[in-house]
Amino acid sequence: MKNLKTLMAATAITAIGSGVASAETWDMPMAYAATNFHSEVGANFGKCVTEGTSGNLEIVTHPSGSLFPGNEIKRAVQTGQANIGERLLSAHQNENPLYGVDSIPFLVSSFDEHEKLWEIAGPKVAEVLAEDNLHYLYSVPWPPQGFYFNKEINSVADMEGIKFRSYSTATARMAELTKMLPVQVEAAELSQALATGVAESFISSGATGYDRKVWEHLSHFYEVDAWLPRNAVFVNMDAWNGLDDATKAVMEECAAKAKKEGLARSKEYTQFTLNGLKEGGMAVQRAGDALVEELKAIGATMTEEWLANAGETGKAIIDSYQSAN
Ligand code: PCA
Repeated sequence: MKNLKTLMAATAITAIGSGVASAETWDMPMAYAATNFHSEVGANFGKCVTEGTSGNLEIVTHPSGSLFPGNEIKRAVQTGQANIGERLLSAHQNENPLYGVDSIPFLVSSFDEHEKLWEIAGPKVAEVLAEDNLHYLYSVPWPPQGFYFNKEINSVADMEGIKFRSYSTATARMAELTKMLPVQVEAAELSQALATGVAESFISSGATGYDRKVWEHLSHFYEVDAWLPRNAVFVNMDAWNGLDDATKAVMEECAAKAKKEGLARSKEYTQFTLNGLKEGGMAVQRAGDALVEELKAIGATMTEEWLANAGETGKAIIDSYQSAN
């Protein structure tokens, strides 16, 4: 009997020491195509955690919105329907302006500037996520955002009345201010929205246009480098608190690797996908000066609106970014 008790105690200690109390599988919903770099980095992250915990915590990714559509992922993780997930933060700017700190037009236009902004803003966004019952793990920027159209566009007046696919509060507002007609569509549904005429234009990276083969429907891509939005990976806070320290450490280590890999992959994918759009037959060019000036004026309005909504914390982030740069 004594031996059995000793054996049971030893087994329990082994189980705790090696990660979670018993082997678990966590499903990780993701919104974008399996071949997109965010999804590949997420899959590598999952593998890293699975291997790092010797299979005690297996993370299985589900790309393309196959487990939950993009616009449901955050809520699903908050409520514990999924323990972990990835989501475009700025799609939730309506819940808290800080989720849209990466979508202030023309505040940053390169990866380097964007990373500097994120060094300042990231910890604040992590606090907001924690208020939403989410533990922030890592995030990765999309390449700079430009405009897709089915005709040549030289001014904001040329945009009037065009049906515009939006993915966030900022993109919908951009449409309103350019007198386009916004319709919110997830990237997974983008090809269909273009094919059926629900949308005839949008703002995004070369990456999303390439992933969705938009040259089948659209003819022009204008580089404007309006902003670089981020996808974030987060864990349900109760699930996170239920992990032991060793498992948490593995997750944080894998997250740090994923953040680095993601940034490098995003940079590489930028030119690769712009070339891909050209090969598909699209005209890929920088927007003309007149158009850029008009868009910057709209950007200034959006910046004022964001600052008015984001209060002291928002102002402190922008002031701190601008004084450092
Ligand atoms: N692609 C995502 C968000 C930003 C981007 O470049 C999308 O269009 O949904």
